[in-house]
Amino acid sequence: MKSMLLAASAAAALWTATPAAAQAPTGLDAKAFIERAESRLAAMNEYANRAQWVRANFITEDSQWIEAKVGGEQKELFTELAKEATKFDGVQTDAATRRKLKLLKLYLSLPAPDRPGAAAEVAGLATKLDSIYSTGKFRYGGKTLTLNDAEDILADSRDPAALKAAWEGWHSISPVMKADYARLAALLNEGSRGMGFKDTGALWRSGYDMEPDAFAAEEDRLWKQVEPFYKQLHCYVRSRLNAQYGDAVQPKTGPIRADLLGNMWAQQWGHIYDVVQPKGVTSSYSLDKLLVDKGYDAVRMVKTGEGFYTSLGLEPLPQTFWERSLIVRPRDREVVCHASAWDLDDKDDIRIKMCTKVNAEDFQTVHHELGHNFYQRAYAGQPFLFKNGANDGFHEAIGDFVGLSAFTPTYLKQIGLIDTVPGEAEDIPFLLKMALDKIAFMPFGLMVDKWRWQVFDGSVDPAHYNEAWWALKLKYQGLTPPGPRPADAFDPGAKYHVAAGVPYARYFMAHVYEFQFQRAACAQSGWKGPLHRCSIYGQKQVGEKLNAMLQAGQSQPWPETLKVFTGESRADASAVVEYFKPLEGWLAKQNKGQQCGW
Ligand code: X8Z
Ligand code: ZN
Repeated sequence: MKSMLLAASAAAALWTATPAAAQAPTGLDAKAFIERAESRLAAMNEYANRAQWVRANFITEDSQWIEAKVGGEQKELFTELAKEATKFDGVQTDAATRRKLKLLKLYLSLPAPDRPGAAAEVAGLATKLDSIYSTGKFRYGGKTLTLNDAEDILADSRDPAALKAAWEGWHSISPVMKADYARLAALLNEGSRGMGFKDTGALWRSGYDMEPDAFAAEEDRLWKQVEPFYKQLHCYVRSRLNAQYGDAVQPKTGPIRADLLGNMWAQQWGHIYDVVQPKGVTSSYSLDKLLVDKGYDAVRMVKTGEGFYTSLGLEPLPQTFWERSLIVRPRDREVVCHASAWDLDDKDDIRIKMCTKVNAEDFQTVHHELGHNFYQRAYAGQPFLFKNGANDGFHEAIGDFVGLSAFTPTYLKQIGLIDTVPGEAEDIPFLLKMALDKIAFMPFGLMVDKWRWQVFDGSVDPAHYNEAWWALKLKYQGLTPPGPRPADAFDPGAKYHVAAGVPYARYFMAHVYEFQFQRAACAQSGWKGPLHRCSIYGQKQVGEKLNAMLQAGQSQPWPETLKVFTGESRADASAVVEYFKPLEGWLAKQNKGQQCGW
């Protein structure tokens, strides 16, 4: 009925010779269009979310089929709306509508070309790649291992042959993805170009209230602030690995062997703290051990995480969170174990899904995921297109920022995990542990999308995917694979976000923002000591300001949101450097006489 009415009025317009200006869309038309678009997108979003939740919790042929079908419908709706929105380019309208018109184009990070069948193909490939990753397994030592099993070996084994086998085993799951990945990248580019972006990399870089090229330059600027520190950490860790494993496994100079750092992607190195711990000063506790000794299980870890947020004055999680979340890996079915936080209905049906292990790494991940959930609930009152983080880096940073307090000995004592707060002598072991996760992460956070940007802009073709990946791993992280890579290797596909098509620059930015948030929050609470010892647990006035930042969602350019909470209006890694200050001199001293770099 509606489309008939539209056809009739279009015909009438042909017959009446009204001046073009009278036909031009107005600001009010734009506002009305956006309101309709938001309500259609919201309905589609809930439908897609539920299909995605089911597929991620029960990976079967049928759940993949349903997710891909809904995904295709969602992409078609999005293409239709993005196209219609171009009618309002250059139309004067209110600021909120103007911002929403811009955000609409950025709504999907995996856009499909505007031709029959393309949306279904893109959605099908996205579902397939994520499912291959999430169900990936390999044989080792007479057993079939999952990623979780392989991660345990990487974290705990100190046998270089076992480390190499677990690393290579997991990387054997991704060569089958390569052709699909190349096809998907081509389709995404076609979709992005259809909306006026240079390529999909430019689309992804456009979500930061600045030109895409300016964002790339911003990341490089921030990395320059941290790079000298990373080089010192790399140098120190390399020398300790050399002492542990000998020259044949880890030479004294050059890059570090990627499987020796305790993590499948060498993105966080905390699991090898025992190998690199300072000589002479020991840490009086291990959070890994404390959590186990005190009888924590996965649910208690999440409850503890919730307790931090409620101490800031935020409302407890709804009962449905506990009923509907997936917190432990189920034995009897395939699930996406990579941790995530969900907002099913854009109101209060928030959940997490993670295969929680009782260790310090997942203590961190729990706080991280809950940060997403509290953010989602705080901006639920915003219109649909503003229901998002100030930018995606903010979304990733909230839980990490809370985690900075949750890892302080002061807080661990408050919740009864330790009995006494160690003195200043333990600052170095503490900061070294934190740096193994936070500083080590930064070059990884940077290189993942540098690789994808090269794929999308065509400077790397499928024949050179792996070579380009390792060139970036070497350049930024100073790493080398444990042995020559097979000709068909597709190592980027062995990282979740590449297989699942999730942009990654957000995590690099989060590692900058979280320290800016920390510096500002500690100042708000009147903290005068060193940044790394500050905990905002129980600080209700900080919680109030935090909640205001969260409630704003994506309704204004992020520098304005940052300014309200921190007084700063640009990203600045000087807070990272300030947090780790005491470690800097210590590392330099340890590295005296070493030839740092690679
Ligand atoms: O993917 C995540 C979260 C979900 S948004 C668990 N993170 C990145 C990763 O695992 O690679 C958090 C840190 C970086
Ligand atoms: Zn996250």
